[in-house]
Amino acid sequence: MATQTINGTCHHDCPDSCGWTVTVTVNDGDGDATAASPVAVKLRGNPDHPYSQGELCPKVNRFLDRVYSPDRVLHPLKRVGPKGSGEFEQISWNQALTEIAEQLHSVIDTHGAEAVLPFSDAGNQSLLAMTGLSGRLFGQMGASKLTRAICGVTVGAGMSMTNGTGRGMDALELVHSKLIILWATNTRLTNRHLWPTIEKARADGARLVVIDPIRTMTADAIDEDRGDLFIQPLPGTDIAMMLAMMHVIIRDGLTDEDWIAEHTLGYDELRESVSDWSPESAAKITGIEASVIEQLAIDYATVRPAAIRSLIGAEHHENGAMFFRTLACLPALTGAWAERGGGIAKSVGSYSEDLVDSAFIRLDLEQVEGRPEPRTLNMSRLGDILTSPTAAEGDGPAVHALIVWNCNPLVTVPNAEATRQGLERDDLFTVVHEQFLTDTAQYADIVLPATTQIESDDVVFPWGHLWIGWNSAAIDPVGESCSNTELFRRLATAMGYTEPALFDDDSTLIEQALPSVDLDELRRVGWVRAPYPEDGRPFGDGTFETPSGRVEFVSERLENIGQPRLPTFVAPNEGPGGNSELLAKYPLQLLTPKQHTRFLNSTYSQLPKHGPAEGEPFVELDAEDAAVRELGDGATARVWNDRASVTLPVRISERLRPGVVAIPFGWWRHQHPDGQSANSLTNDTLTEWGGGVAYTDTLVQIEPLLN
Ligand SMILES: Nc1nc2c(c(=O)[nH]1)N[C@H]1C(S)=C(S)[C@@H](COP(=O)(O)OP(=O)(O)OC[C@H]3O[C@@H](n4cnc5c(=O)[nH]c(N)nc54)[C@H](O)[C@@H]3O)O[C@H]1N2
Ligand SMILES: Nc1nc2c(c(=O)[nH]1)N[C@H]1C(S)=C(S)[C@@H](COP(=O)(O)OP(=O)(O)OC[C@H]3O[C@@H](n4cnc5c(=O)[nH]c(N)nc54)[C@H](O)[C@@H]3O)O[C@H]1N2
Ligand code: SF4
Ligand SMILES: [Mo]
Repeated sequence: MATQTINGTCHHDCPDSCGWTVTVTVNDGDGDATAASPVAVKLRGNPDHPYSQGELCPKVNRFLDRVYSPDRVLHPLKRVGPKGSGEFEQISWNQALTEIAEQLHSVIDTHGAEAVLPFSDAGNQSLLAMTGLSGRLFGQMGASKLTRAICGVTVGAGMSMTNGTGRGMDALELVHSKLIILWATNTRLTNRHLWPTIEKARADGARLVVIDPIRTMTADAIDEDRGDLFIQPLPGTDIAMMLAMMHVIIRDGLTDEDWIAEHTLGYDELRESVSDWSPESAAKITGIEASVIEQLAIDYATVRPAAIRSLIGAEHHENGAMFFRTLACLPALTGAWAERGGGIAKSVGSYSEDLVDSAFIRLDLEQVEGRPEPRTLNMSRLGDILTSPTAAEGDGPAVHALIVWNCNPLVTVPNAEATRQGLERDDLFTVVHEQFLTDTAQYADIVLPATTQIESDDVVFPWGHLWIGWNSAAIDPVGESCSNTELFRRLATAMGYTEPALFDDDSTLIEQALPSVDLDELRRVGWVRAPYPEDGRPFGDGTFETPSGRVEFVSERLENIGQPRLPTFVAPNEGPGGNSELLAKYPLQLLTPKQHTRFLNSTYSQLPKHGPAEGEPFVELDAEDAAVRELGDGATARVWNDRASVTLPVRISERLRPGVVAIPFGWWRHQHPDGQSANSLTNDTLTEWGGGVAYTDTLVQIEPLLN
């Protein structure tokens, strides 16, 4: 028995993209001819990885339990019971592909190719797994396209309106900061490998501010004796706080006038428009005392260098794009970008994504054949799409075939009850390529087995740091599973397509995708660094990619799309400052956050060492809100709004302020007492621009459930 170690990179939709090593044993046959394929016996953090340095996380420490789980889908399955019943029989790949091709051809012949909706996200965010061949295959077919903007896109779309690009600081630059504002991000939970950098900055005297409507585990790190500050605004109101910060910074002469004169556009208009935004007026909206807002503004402008760190928590609001558009104005007022350790650190995905040749993603087939561009549907509206006769868009056909991979939309997309109703339709043919029989897969007509990350080669583009990671297959595909690119090659064959580019193998695809990356080095070392300014200052030279080349306090581009040209607070419709009828019926704001250290979105709750260790789903509320409803800790409550009603045990906590309640996200339907989930209740209104979605602007009512 020989042992080998193989380097790989975590594929999860997580900013950390950790390096790992897999130990495999190879039965070399000891002379007999029955050499078996390698078996993975150990998966550990790679101590040499420049970012993760040997540590993984409570999700992935048991990754091999996932790979070899007895519940893994290992063969193609065909539905034999009603949709959602989970009754399947095993079939061969041949049968599965033949049936899929027949059904897709029939849908295309009857309704047109736009009636086919390919649906995927970043369940495996590696380059091939996330973008390889799917764009080519479904482009060839003429299927509807998908706006994949459920996570992160709106952050970039918001910041671009101010800076012309979504680019920001590398988060490791926070080590140089003296004030670190973690604004709507739960770093210790969601981005744990950044924490040592923050602790290092703190050891060097940096002060920490956490701004979150929940007293998260990150907020627990606040030490008031060291000048740290925890600010707990009402959800969806931060823009008012930013406008008041600008008011104070300008009022007190804390701006960097030279930098503003040289690098910004529209300062006079901005100054005029924030002149009404006194801290007192923002206090009424945010629920934060005026003196706290004032102090935050003064600290931000005077404790230098000051960095703001945010990921995606704040984009999930009706005003999510404006949050980031407004946030990006703050460093321009104080000239923070000019200093190392000053500015905004968000996703750095664009630094590596810019290396990709777009022909890798989608061939120009439409142009070649003179076909019109198919419609694009927004993934966050899946329920609406599946239940509408025109897929909720123009006068196009309803969706009659749904091909899902790399995601679990029934658990993760808002307004889940609408999605469920859509998935139940008899005239919808659903295929799900998955590792497990997820809630979504339970509704499939055909389930196809997917490989895990240790079963195929790939390249991982991180969005939390700059180290592009190589991933080597350590073992053969388990059972009859196949990778996403292999699935698309098989589907192309089954459909009878002959375009050679649909059949490129994985190494050809990687070469096409990354013409400027030294792939030999990437494979040999395991990582290469995406290009980033040596001095750590993305806008150090003061040039911005806006039409004016300056930071745009006023934006003509926003005006052109019917949005306010200046940073503006608009209260979410489904929130305290919005629709008063809705608020009268449903007075509580519901957050559905990532909360469990052992969960990654919906990916681990079903595993025996993950789900049970996190307990069970619950609804969390403040003692005051509980008392008026006569709800004690542990009581059973009904949480409802017009979208759904969810039954849950009550947890009274001090992490929330009155008026705000929370249900953790990530549990599957069968783990909820009544077969619903957090997203049964959530809002699927899209953000003002950017294509994101407003999960977090959700109003509910709660009452005791009497047995
Ligand atoms: N353990 C674990 N880690 C994860 C994940 C996971 O599921 N589990 N998921 C991964 C994924 S896909 C992503 S995108 C990242 C996301 O990483 P983060 O963006 O850090 O995480 P979120 O929980 O989405 O949002 C962060 C915080 O935003 C807060 N928030 C919501 N609305 C507002 C608001 O209006 N104002 C303010 N100030 N704060 C607000 C929430 O209360 C929450 O605590 O995490 C990744 N890491
Ligand atoms: N209420 C609420 N809802 C949320 C959020 C929230 O904070 N609150 N967060 C949102 C965010 S930020 C995100 S990113 C989304 C995530 O939404 P999803 O992407 O739907 O969530 P995951 O749980 O990451 O789903 C990944 C699925 O992909 C499968 N998978 C993994 N690798 C592969 C592969 O190589 N091939 C195939 N075919 N399948 C694979 C896994 O088995 C898993 O079932 O959820 C969003 N939904
Ligand atoms: S899920 Fe995130 S923290 Fe955990 S191993 Fe993967 S990249 Fe690292
Ligand atoms: Mo995400």
